[in-house]
Amino acid sequence: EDTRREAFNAANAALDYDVLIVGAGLSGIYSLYRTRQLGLRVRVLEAGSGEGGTWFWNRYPGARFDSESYSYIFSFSQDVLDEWDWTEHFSPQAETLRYAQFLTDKFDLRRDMQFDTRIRSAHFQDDTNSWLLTDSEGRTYSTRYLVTAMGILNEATLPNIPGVNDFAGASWHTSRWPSSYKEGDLAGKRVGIIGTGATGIQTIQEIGKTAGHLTVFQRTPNWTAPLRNTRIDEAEMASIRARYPTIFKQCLDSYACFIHAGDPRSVFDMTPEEREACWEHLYAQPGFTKVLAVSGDIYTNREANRLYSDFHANKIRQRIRDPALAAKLIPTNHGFGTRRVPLESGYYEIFNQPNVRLVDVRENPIQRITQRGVELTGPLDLEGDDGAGGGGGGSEIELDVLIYATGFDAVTGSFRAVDFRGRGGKRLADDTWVDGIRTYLGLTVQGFPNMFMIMGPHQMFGNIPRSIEYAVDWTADALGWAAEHNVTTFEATAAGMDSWTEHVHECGKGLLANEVDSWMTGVNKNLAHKQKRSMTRYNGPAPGYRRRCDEVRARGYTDFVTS
Ligand code: N01
Repeated sequence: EDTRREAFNAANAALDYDVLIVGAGLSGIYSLYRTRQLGLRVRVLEAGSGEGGTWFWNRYPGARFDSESYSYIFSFSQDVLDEWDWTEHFSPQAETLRYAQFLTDKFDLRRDMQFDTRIRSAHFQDDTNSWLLTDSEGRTYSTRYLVTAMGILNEATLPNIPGVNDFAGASWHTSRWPSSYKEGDLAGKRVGIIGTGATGIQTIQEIGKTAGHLTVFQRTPNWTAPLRNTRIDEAEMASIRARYPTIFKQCLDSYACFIHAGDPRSVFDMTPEEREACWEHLYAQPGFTKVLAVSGDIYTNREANRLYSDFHANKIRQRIRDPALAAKLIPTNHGFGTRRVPLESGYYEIFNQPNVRLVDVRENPIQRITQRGVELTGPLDLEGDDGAGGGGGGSEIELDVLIYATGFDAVTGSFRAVDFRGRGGKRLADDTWVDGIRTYLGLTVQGFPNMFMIMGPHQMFGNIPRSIEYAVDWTADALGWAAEHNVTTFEATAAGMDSWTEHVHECGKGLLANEVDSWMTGVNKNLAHKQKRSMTRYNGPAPGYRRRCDEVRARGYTDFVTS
């Protein structure tokens, strides 16, 4: 073993690193921790000026977990579980960012992290079986193994509306919220926001409290239901801490790694009265109960989904004073839970306030962004449409601040933003994935040897930290095995990739979510190249995903070509 390990070290001697990790979010943090334990020469390269990934970038007001804080974290270190206290059931962004910083400090990880380093290209070197990375400054980094830890919602997209850069006032994407921002800065201001996904909903319900006037430009209403966040005091934290083993076990046993188990009954096993009582109970609970603790056929059976969507539509009607406005806020083109359901805290009530108005841009499309604000195709017929130019044709809504909550080039966007080239110069996004994503285990791609993806496409998403922890452990075990066996080429096979991709598609059959446009099905209408729906994630149960990957490890990686 020792001689093989020495041979591995010698083989890598001409390279800068044994392992390079791109990204210092939660995936990068844990990858660094595990790789360092293997005694390998490792470095993290990160575009941002600090660690934290999603929680570093997304600092918009109201950003927070909508999964229970104590289930949405790492379980690998008992010390961290003992030392870190959560103050809210659904942790706000600043606290989660501090958690990421706490991990980095505790394990002294920062000395191997290089910030302000945006990788532009990663090219496999056929002659040396290594990777060469280049950053935006032209600096290069060579490594035997490459671990991508770039996140699934990282490449922000602006809307494809004419004039998107013309606005003369302050304007930004939610994931680039100005660091100088202080609560109350929008008081008295005329604010516009485009986008009503999870980010838009969290932002709107928060800034609507203080903005002088808020105009929400909505293209597609989303289903959303109450979060019911509360604080955690010391006694409750002690009780949570005692339950950590149970919490993590519950997560690992469940379909998508959340603490909420699904209802084994069919919707049709219940009488209408029983259904109503059951759903009322779930609606009154905090967190994803109303999304995950329901009958599974809600997500596969159209009639079951219609019944549950009707239940939620009624809830929306009860919370909005103006029935015409309520109708605009109720989704009509997709059923409940067929897109990722964000959870809200007073979202609907915000629209009852006189300082908030909704513009349905399906009815009245945005013509262009102007220097002064947003120009609509038709006139505004709403009351209190101050700031709007009238007349028979379009109308201009004048704004001081324009916010884009328009989402991301999700999942594969990070792989498109970097020029990945595999064997023979083959491009990842534009060659290998041009007709659809293909991976082996969601962790590797044939033709891209020595590359591992943490939260790559075709992996379990669900409870992301649970999925990260598994993917990093699997990858670290593979790297450790490679070092012990002096393996300098580790590559998936074409047959392996074909059968895994087929399996991923098989798991997705019958799920209503895959019939709907969303970032989860790879659709972002702002991107010319990405209109086709694709299977971006593993839709089967998490225990099944882990069992398949465990088997590959147990077989000694014979499913890979190694040398
Ligand atoms: O992005 P999105 P997001 N004109 O793509 C609209 C996670 N997350 O940042 O639906 C007009 O969901 C677009 O409209 P449409 C979570 O997994 C978690 O909100 O395409 N509108 C949509 O309304 C989430 O699912 C938390 O018609 C345009 C919005 O912009 C994921 O991140 C919090 C437009 C984009 O919604 C992404 O959420 C926040 C245009 N040209 C996010 N282009 C937690 O709670 C786009 N839109 C943990």
